[in-house]
Amino acid sequence: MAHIRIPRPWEISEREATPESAFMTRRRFLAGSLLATVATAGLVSGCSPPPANDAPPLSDIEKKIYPAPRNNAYSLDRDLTDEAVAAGYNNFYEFSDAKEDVRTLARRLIQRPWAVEISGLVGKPRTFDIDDLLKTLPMEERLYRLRCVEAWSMAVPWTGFPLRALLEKVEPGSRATHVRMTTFYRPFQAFGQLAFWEPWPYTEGLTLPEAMNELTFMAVGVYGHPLPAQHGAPIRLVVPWKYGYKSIKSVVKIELIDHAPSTFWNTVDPLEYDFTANVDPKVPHPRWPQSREKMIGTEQVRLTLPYNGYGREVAHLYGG
Ligand SMILES: Nc1nc2c(c(=O)[nH]1)N[C@H]1C(S)=C(S)[C@@H](COP(=O)(O)O)O[C@H]1N2
Ligand SMILES: [Mo]
Repeated sequence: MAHIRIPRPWEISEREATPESAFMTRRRFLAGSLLATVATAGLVSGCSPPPANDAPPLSDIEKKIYPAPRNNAYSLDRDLTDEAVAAGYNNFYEFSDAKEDVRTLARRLIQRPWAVEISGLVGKPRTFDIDDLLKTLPMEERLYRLRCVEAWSMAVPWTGFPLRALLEKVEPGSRATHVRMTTFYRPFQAFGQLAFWEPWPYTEGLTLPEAMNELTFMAVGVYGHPLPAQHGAPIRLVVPWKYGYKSIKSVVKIELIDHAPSTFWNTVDPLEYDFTANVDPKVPHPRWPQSREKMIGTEQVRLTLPYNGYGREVAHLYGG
């Protein structure tokens, strides 16, 4: 009898190993020569040359923040991911759909001045300068797991503050039910945004109770220093019980609204990326098995936990 080799559940097949953007990549390939031409022209003409290194010296404001006190309410069941591994394997489609290239390309992002507008159904709409935010809000460090829908995961120390602390400053109105966040739109710093057929700028959303949950975090730093561009500098969302695509990077706008907003990935492919996107090992994804995950760096395979292990904090939001 012929020996048939049955793949183990954690052996990820070729088809499954395609990136989050497989759908987009096909179309990017077709338009690739156009994109490449424009991107190369931008590089050659030398607009906004990238700074030489990843970590510019700390500003006076940043010197007061780092290292931020660790909030020990959030501990891990696993080792932290190596910093260099986390910094070299990034989904940030504004810059590239190749994770290994994002780090270099994201150096083009101009990070100052940086304004964060908070508007919509709020009593006191405001636009904050990022440095004012850094001075105003008490910063802490939290160790969180992050689970990407592509079935890999990492564990990293974020520095920042709960989103709730920021929302309370603008006084959410009683009609607000959801929060919509938006990333910058700068196609000449972020060549991925030249793909005009994709729904740029990147947007994401949460329900208001999700946004006000204690776990929902705005990160301005990682591994004890300001976010490098590829992690979503200068400020990004972190919702650790949801798939990574909810944790929108480089936020410029936060709006309180009275409906569920459309979002980037949900618009690209609603069947693959739902709005709620809670980590759930029992709900299979069309391309990636969701019962297991591989830690980047160590390649350790672990069982994926419901709500990514944060059920105690958030299951009540979903009647659980
Ligand atoms: N603006 C923006 N935010 C984004 C993304 C993106 O492409 N653009 N990718 C998301 C995805 S799919 C993941 S897994 C995480 C990765 O975060 P990290 O690079 O800091 O690990 O960022 C999320 N936030
Ligand atoms: Mo992701």
